[in-house]
Amino acid sequence: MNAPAMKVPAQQMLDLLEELAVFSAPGPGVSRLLYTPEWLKAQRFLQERMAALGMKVRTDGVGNVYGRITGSQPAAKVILTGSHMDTVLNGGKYDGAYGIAAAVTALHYLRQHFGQPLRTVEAVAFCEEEGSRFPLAYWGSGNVTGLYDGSEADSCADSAGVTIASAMAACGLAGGPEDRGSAAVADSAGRDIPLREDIGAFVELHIEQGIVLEQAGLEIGIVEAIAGQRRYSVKVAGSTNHAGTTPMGLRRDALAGAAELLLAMEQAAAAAGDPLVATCGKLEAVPGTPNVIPGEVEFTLDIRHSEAVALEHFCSRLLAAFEGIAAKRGLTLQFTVNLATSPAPMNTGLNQQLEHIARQQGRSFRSMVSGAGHDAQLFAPVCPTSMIFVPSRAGISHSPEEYSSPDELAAGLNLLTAILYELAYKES
Ligand code: HGY
Ligand code: MN
Ligand code: MN
Repeated sequence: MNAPAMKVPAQQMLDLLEELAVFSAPGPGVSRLLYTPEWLKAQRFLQERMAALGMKVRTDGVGNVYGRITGSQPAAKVILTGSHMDTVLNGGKYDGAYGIAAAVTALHYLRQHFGQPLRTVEAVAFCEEEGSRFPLAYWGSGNVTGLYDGSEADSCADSAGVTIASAMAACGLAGGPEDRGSAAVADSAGRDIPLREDIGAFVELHIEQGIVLEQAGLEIGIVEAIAGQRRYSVKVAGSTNHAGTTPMGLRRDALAGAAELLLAMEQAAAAAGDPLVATCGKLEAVPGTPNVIPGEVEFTLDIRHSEAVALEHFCSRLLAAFEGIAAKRGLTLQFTVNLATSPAPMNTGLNQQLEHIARQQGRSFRSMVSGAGHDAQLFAPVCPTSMIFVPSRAGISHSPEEYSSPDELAAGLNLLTAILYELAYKES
């Protein structure tokens, strides 16, 4: 197999990245949380851009945006590429947006240079991946691949109490549960629902978000697997009381208890060693005022490992240890599992194709495990799926400091374009 040399205009992708970064809430970096006005403007802007570049554009029931180049073999499955439009709070301009800008640029280039593909090829901007606004993640790809069936929209609310359903309605998306229902509802009612069973392959281009490639001086990472992940909300209940009149020995302080729980978690994670990681990224004390002992605390946990058994083992032992600490302090705990994803292996055959093209393009590369979660992990059980990484400066991501150089971004774009050519234009 010898792919034609790809000289994709990286400037088109870099310009699009800058244009997308403007759609942000005020504050450092880029903040584009799901179903916020800035998110909606970004998705609308992208639709217009895709249409201007000659793609057939549509938005599904949860707000995923697709731009399609229709293939000449209508029965063939679709080749999908892209990433997520949402960001973390005060994130960077590359996480997610890079995969979208590159997908749009690659499709435009392919059509200009090679005409109509055999198989339909689509660029996608998933509505949400990060779990930054609502206590679930992968809302975009999860609805496409069947992790969710849309019913979660009515029960899941952000910290202000706004449900996904009402946030969607405010964006002009899917008004009622029947519009977000299962494939059966869509089949009988003919509505546009997110679930897709027509995807033949998914390739996601992303910044590494870690320091492996930079330290090794390599241009490309080819992802062999994505780590499994558990996310929990933990509620700690004690007693609210007066900060001045309650002796230390008579307190049931939920915040002091939470502190002990989290230090125990840090110690357990350090003892477990790499690649286990455990994080509390958010904690709220109630009532949250200086002269009142907090009677209630809620915090999040994010725990990851590349091996399913090791992840399960750590989580179950940790929760048991938490119960022991809480009992000793007279506190009660309530756990909610918000996310449980298994480690996701990428497709070996696709990865071999990527390695072959990377060699042809003269790129230095390695295969690697992703500690970060990605939309690709939802597609891995559904269709041949792979991911391409480019280096992140100093391994920094989920930060306004996130950066990859134009040359690094261009190298990823060229590799993505070439694999899309193989998948969409070549007779199989
Ligand atoms: O949390 C993650 O790993 C991803 O960046 N959403
Ligand atoms: Mn991210
Ligand atoms: Mn991402």
